[in-house]
Amino acid sequence: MAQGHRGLDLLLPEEKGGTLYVLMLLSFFPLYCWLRGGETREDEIEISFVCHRPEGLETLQEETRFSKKELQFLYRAFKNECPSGVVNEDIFKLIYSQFFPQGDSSNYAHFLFEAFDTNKNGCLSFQEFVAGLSLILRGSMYDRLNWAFNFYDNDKDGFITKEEMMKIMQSIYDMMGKYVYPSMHDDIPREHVEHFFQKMDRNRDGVVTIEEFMESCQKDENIMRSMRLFDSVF
Ligand SMILES: [Ca+2]
Ligand SMILES: [Ca+2]
Ligand SMILES: [Ca+2]
Repeated sequence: MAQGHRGLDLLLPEEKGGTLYVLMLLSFFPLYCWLRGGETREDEIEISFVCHRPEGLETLQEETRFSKKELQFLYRAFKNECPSGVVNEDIFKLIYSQFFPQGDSSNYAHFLFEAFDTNKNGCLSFQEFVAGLSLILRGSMYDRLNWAFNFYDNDKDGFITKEEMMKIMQSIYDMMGKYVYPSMHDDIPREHVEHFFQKMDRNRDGVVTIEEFMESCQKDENIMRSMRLFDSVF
């Protein structure tokens, strides 16, 4: 048990906001590195959505709170890595498997892809891609927490159940747990879910609502501080 908790601290340090911080970090950092990897290439790619729809860039700027320059960088990198202009789930799985070669990242990449693919058509447009990134990196505190809540609430019924939470936790540990802490025992994801529910399920009815989630997060200075760290990432 003691050994397990050491692993848990390593993975999800409470002073950094624990699970939530790790979840948010994992949800953009590999994608960000993927884009940065494409930055060094010199091909000049026409920003076609700007040319075809002159209002596109301004609208995106307003919607995402990224500057024109940032959007141009993101678009160029996106097109470099993905010339067809759309990203499918296999590309997400590839990005995450390259980032976490020692673990199994396929389930996490699947959940993350679902979170980004807001119109549920099985592929990500550039607009969906930057909209997801901007919620994490440029969103208000409410936007970020709401994004995380929806990530956990897999069936989108407005409640996080222990089973839903367990699926996400398991996918995080499959991806990085054994790699970061090889002797960690298998009950750690379950213990983590119990810990989360003790904190978040305020009326003890077995599910976490958005109100309970928001209230618990806002009362937790570690979580609030960790969410603010994303302001200065990009
Ligand atoms: Ca889509
Ligand atoms: Ca649910
Ligand atoms: Ca509850």
